[in-house]
Amino acid sequence: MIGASQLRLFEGRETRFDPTFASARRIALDEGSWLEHVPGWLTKNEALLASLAESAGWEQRQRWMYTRQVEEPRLTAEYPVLADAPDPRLHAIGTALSRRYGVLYDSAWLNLYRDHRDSTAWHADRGRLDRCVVPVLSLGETRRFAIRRKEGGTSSMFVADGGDLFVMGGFCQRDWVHCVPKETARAGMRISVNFGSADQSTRRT
Ligand SMILES: O=C(O)CCC(=O)C(=O)O
Repeated sequence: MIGASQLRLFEGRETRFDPTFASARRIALDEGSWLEHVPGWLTKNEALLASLAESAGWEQRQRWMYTRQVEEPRLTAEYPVLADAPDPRLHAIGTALSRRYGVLYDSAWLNLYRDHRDSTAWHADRGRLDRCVVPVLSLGETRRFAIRRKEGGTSSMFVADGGDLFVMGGFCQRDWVHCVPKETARAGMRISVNFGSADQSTRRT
């Protein structure tokens, strides 16, 4: 449940989420995995984008490419404890997502795509249970979000607008991979917020 104090934090600010998830559309990817798209779930998402761009602890991370380390083409800010994330709207959003999906979201991983040249390659999220529910909230510029079976084959391409929510469920992280491709057309800043749960982590102690 969203606590009274969290609701108060949300009042008077322009950013609002739809507590009824009325626009949700669930797509069965196969018998065990699904993707839910909730277009326009968060209104006035630009205010949250601006706040996070300014206040999150952005880092430039490296990744291995064959034999050498390269810079990831995006910035990252990680909050192992959601309550430590810099904008209280994220805490209320986490609570609303927990209520809808029946998972206690208590951490967040933020990605900042500076422009159309930033991207993330095909991958599945690491450190999650085979079966899990992973909400990803998009803020700012419209980008494509693609998903395909791990072994290859046809990909399904979706448009992630600012304020949209994509939720990967079932065995999405075991059997499927997803990516945000680079764009040729100019695009400005986008932030995605990926909500995590200790209850869905393989790294629990
Ligand atoms: O930015 C997105 O929409 C996807 C983020 C993502 O795939 C990830 O952080 O693992």
